[in-house]
Amino acid sequence: MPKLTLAFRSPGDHQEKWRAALATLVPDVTFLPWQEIADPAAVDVALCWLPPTGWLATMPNLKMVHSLGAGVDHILLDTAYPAQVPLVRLVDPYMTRAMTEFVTFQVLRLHLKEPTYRRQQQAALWKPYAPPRASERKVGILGLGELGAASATALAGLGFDVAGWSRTPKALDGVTCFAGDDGLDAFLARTEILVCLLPLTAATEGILGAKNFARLPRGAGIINVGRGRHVVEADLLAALDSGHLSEAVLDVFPKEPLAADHPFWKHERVVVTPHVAALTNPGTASLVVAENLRRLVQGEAWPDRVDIASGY
Ligand code: NDP
Ligand code: OXD
Repeated sequence: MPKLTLAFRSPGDHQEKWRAALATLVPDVTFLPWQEIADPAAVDVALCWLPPTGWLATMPNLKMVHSLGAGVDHILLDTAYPAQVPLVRLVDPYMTRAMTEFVTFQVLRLHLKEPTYRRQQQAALWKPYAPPRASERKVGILGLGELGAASATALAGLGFDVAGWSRTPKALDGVTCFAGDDGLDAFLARTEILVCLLPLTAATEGILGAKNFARLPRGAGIINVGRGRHVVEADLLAALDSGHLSEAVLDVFPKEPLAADHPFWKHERVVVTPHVAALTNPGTASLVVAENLRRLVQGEAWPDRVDIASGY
């Protein structure tokens, strides 16, 4: 592979793992932590999470920006993003499996009333509930992309009555598919456990708000593993407190880490996890990045190139 210079920037602590993994896979690529960039014009590729506004625009010869995650909202927040530079996101089969495990686990928790039994244990209350069969439990997945489709298929495999919603029509074995704004009402009306696996875009921000909660059947539970800004927090708290929603599992938040005094922490019907549904794993993700670097050098298209206009 001809020489490329890759600038790395992430507030996380995996820099040395990435350096080591890429040194093995693509030894001709110069790995440059962002603090060590002496000549921004020499940088060909930026591999980043949450780059500060304007940083990418300081590198005039960028040929690709690669996200360190599946989502790219953290990059497109940058109002100075150089629109001509291709943006590629991370699609790693390991992450897809991890997300499927997390979503399946949380759906099973809500299906089997585990949060109820946890509350009952605190009150030494012995009160059994017979769960419906999985085939009688209606699960709905917002977003049928890489992650949503895999979770939907796995849940259908467990026997759940699964539906999914996407922007464009889809056909997925064992999953009832709805699409577009016209399909949303019918999708929500039949959903008892709602999972959000949408990207954060102008069209999806605030989708988990009062209007859509009201369309869910009373007692529905929600699991948000998309982005924090999908949720209108005041609406969620009101829906939980009124009993319209029974439980919320929240993995992502508009501001992370979640503030210590945030009401979600102590709410008895909210489970908070610290953005861990599908963590980027340098060991597996570096294989994906190396392949995308090869495509850059060979002039091949990237299957996971982002459409910047639609934001995902
Ligand atoms: P994809 O781009 O593969 O899929 C996105 C899906 O959302 C597609 O089915 C798309 O529809 C649908 N969609 C987008 N906009 C709309 C809209 N306006 N109306 C209806 N449907 C819409 O993304 P991934 O599955 O790879 O990832 C989804 C998100 O998961 C990421 O963007 C990220 O925010 C989140 N994530 C969270 C993680 C965590 O640890 N919590 C880890 C990784 C990702 P269509 O198919 O028609 O284009
Ligand atoms: C991602 C994430 O987008 O971890 O990959 O949220």
